[in-house]
Amino acid sequence: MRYDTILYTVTDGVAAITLNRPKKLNAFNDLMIAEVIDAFSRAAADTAVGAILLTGNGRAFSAGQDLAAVQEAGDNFPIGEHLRNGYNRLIKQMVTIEKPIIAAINGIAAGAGCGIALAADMRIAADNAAFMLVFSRIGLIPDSGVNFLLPRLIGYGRAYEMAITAKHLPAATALEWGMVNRVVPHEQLMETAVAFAAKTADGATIAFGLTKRAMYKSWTQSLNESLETEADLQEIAGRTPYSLNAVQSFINNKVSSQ
Ligand code: LHQ
Repeated sequence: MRYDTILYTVTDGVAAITLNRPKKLNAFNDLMIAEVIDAFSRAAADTAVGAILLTGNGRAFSAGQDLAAVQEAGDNFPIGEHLRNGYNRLIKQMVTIEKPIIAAINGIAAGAGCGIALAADMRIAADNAAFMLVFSRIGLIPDSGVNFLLPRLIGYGRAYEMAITAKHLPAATALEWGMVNRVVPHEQLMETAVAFAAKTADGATIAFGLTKRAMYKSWTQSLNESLETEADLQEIAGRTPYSLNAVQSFINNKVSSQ
């Protein structure tokens, strides 16, 4: 698939997906949703890719749904169907791809753009980035996974307040609340995120993917079930060449240092 609304590159084991409608603050139209889904599938299937980096071009990460497209459709815009065929597919895909997804939040992440940022496994934010649950400004409830993902990161009270006030949450507060992993000066964002993604892609990639599966699964499991999942998945992780070699080299180093 040729891309018109995003950029896609693979370098040093990292697939970088860049939302690329900067004049519209990377608002999602139907084409951009389809292209991002295609790019994630491509990155998931590519054995040379060990980590995925998602960012936005220009001054925003994403302003969410392109409202011009919604307005053009008038009263007949099929919101439920649009969510099921678009954002819901994307969010489900992001949380089930067994490769780490790192979002480099370069500016405002609003509405569905915030949901997509939350569906990444880690977020590194620029110091001038911010999050906004703008949905209620247009009389909507949060969507794109926000109701599931956000209370788990920052707790119900803070998430609910963000939803009903639609206030701009600056990166520094997002860090304090656990919504982002770190905040860096804007000019260092891409360098930091690319270096972190490349280091991740060079690590125990199968274990990183299985960790994601185990953690997401645990949210609908009892402790006993989660322990069972850990035992099953550790069988797989423990037999990977990465694990076997790492254990062997630990033992060899111990022997040689005695
Ligand atoms: C935009 C947008 C945008 C189009 C900026 N669309 N053009 C799911 C299913 C179905 C229906 C609805 O929604 C959903 C999920 C959702 O995502 S709902 C939430 C949709 N998003 C919004 O309500 C955010 C709308 N945008 C804003 O409130 C502001 O643009 C923010 C606060 C993000 C940034 O404000 P400013 O920094 O002042 O920028 P700006 O407003 O001047 O925007 C710059 C340009 O981008 C401008 O275009 P123009 O041609 O005049 O330069 C905006 O019209 C365009 N733009 N967001 N979502």
